[in-house]
Amino acid sequence: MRGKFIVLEGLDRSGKSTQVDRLIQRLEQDGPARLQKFPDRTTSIGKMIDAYLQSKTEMDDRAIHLLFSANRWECSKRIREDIAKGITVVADRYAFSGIAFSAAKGLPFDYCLAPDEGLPLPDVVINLSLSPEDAAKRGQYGEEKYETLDMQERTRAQFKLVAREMERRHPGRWKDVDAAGSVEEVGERIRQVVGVEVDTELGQLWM
Ligand code: T5A
Ligand code: NA
Repeated sequence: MRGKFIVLEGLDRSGKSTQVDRLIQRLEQDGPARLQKFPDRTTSIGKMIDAYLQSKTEMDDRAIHLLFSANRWECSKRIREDIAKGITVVADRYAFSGIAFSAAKGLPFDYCLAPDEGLPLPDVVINLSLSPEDAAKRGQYGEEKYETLDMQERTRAQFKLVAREMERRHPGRWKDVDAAGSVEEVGERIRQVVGVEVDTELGQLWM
């Protein structure tokens, strides 16, 4: 039986990494599971993205958008292979962040969608939703490029359009989960929606 492809999404500080770690620990009780972080900053493309996010280099909005997508493409072969071997892959961000953040900067929505077409389709996307007020309680924004209230507000609006697009093209896979409350409470909400049955082959995004 193939592994599952699970994606966690959400704004900065919504608790994705915290919950991805917990989820993998729980999944490992039933079988092999691994983390796939996006951006994967360890590859040569990932290093360019990292420099951009840390404002060490400047880049055209379209160029950085395509690099984020290229970073997913370069990791996609291993994702497919692992899933075929029965390993569940849990991604910390994916194409949905790619669209929401770039569209929030003003790039056309359909343009933002296009380069990820054909990537592995997640069996389930858990979108951690948190109000800006609750996010603010989790400490000040960091130093990275998009960590401003204005950018996060605009990205939040774009995530709603991404959810609608996902529901239209791949119904039933997008799950909004309230990310307010304790780590344990959020973990329990995720546990309730993550139990997907995979009786079909891994699909292709937006196709
Ligand atoms: N990006 C990304 C694009 O523009 N295009 C793309 O295609 C992709 C993939 C970097 C940036 O890149 C952009 C989006 C981002 O701006 P990143 O490396 O994932 O993306 O960002 P990180 O900085 O690593 O992660 P985040 O800031 O988004 O944080 P998380 O993972 O959502 O949150 P987490 O778990 O680290 O928690 C944040 C803090 O809150 C606490 C934690 O202990 C931590 O201190 N916390 C809680 N506190 C109270 N209650 C809870 N329930 C809590 N859960 C966690
Ligand atoms: Na994170």
